[in-house]
Amino acid sequence: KFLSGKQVAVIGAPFNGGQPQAGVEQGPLRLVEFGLANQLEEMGYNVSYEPNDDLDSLKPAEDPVVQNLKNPKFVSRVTQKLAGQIEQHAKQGEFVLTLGGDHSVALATVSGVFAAHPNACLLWIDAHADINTPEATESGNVHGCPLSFLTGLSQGHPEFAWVKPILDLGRLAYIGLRDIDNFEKKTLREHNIMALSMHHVDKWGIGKCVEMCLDRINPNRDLPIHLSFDVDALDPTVAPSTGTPVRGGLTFREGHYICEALAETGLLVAADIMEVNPSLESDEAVFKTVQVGCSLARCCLGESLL
Ligand code: 6HN
Ligand code: MN
Ligand code: MN
Ligand code: MN
Repeated sequence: KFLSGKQVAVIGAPFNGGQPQAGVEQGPLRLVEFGLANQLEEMGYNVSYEPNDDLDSLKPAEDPVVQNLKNPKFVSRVTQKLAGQIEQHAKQGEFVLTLGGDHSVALATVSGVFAAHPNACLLWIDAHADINTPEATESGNVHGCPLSFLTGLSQGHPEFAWVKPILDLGRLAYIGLRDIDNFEKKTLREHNIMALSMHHVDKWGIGKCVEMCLDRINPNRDLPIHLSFDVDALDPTVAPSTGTPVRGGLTFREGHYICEALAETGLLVAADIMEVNPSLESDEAVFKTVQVGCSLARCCLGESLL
């Protein structure tokens, strides 16, 4: 009911500046080459594709660390540009599917989607919490920080002044967590954020976990939902080609279940498939990772609903 038709805007975000490993910028192209756009068309969608393969033109000549963050200017310029593009598509009632790229790109997706759907809620599927502040980050990599800016926990970084704190902490829920920095743990606890780790998935099962998250962030099932799916939430045997793999992750089915259950609500307005890095691990590993990225995206758009 928040979307106007069967229009999907696929936004390529070929960007690696939020972390140190090259290759993740090839993620979008590989997912599209695998046939994702065609697959969505076969499902009855009208698909537009913005490859954004000119992002390098936004790379500044110099980009020194500011308040511990690496490449702050480049990350900020790229994500601000993508945010505007995403906002436009979302405001036209299109489903926005963003293909990463590293997870710093969520600065763009969440900013853009929430500008169009201000009362939306966000489900963050990840091994990591990505809520470090510039003061707290141990790595200086912005892909570990987007949620602190989006929720207003980080304020006053000169490069990220454009990022508005549009996300209420009560509208954020996590599934899949298993590698969280101490500051992040403290933050999740202090703000009573709905954070389900792999322990909870084992204990309650994925069905109950999704339901518990929605009960918290979307209790009447009447708000738009944005899904941000970092493929490192999946077990490395399922999605090996990613920059920060952590053992003990979601199974193939658990990952798909999340996407299916959200599609089933009829409330999903946007999805991000992030951190696919086709330059890591074997050809077979890359194939698996790209294939699972595509099938997660299709499930978000209802592929497996009867
Ligand atoms: N991701 N917590 C670590 C950091 O560098 O801040 C890891 C972040 C990983 C981010 O996977 O999107
Ligand atoms: Mn456009
Ligand atoms: Mn992430
Ligand atoms: Mn992660």
